[in-house]
Amino acid sequence: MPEKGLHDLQDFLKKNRKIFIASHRNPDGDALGSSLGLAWYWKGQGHEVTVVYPSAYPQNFDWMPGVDEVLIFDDQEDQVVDKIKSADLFVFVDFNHLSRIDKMGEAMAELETPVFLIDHHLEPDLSHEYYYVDPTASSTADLVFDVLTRWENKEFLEDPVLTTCLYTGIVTDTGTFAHNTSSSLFGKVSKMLLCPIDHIAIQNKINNSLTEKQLSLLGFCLHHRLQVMPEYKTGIIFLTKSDFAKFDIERGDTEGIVNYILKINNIKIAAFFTQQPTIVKLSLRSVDDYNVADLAKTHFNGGGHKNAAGGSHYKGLKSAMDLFKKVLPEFVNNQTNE
Ligand SMILES: [Mn+2]
Repeated sequence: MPEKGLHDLQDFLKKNRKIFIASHRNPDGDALGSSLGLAWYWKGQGHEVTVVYPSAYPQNFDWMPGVDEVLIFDDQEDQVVDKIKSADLFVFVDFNHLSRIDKMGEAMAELETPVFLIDHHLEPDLSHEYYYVDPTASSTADLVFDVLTRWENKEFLEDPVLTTCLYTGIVTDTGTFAHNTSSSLFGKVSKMLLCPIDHIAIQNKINNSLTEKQLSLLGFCLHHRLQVMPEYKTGIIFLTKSDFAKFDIERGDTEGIVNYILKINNIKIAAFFTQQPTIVKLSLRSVDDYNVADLAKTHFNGGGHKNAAGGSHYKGLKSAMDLFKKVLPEFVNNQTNE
């Protein structure tokens, strides 16, 4: 488990500090849970903490503790830049490279402010002062639990707000304990549930919170936009610009659609293409040893995890899908031969 300076960081935080916590664009339940959990913890110690996301969070997470105080760089750039300039510590949560936070990252890169990186994505940037990274971890929340229990010298965190945040991160990134689980994770979760949280209610808030529009869109995708290629154990869903207009698709409405492809028997690779105003975005999911992060990195300027990755393409939807179908046979063959 690569880590650096956790003890020094604890010392650094013995004085009250201005802490700037950043997570990635389109923050998910893990980005939110990990960052809000850390913010709650440090605020409780008297630090001044700001949580910032490059873009807005999905509305179905509006119940999370402290989420009403976060800043969104896209909407509040001046305010965020002031916070960046005055911070004593940057914390990078659930992403591991400044390039993942675009313009906000550029404002941060100019400063010498120390960085604490806590993340579970592949290929972390280990040039920072403090880090705790593990690409095999279920979620960043899982790692936040490790660090805080170590700092507190406790087996579990006796704080329902903090535990709610971290539990949300784990439930989100494991698909409610369907993947990325391990004996070690279940051990931690069993300790979390010693804390009085309504874990079933949290799961319901995360999983059963679609709007009618979102469910209709899912139906449309499965009925009209699904292509299955059994020979490559692959399924594709795509959405065009006019689909976006027809369904009035907003941020977050397409979240999770890609996962439905893997519900088909014998399908191991899922690709979801969306035609955005200027680029085509691609979300990839897989099971077993199909390393879609490789595919995203090699052909779609992206990356991610072995079984969950994403990328983009600049030459239109048809070109993106053609490229995917062109490189797919070799990708599938390589993975099966290994
Ligand atoms: Mn995560």
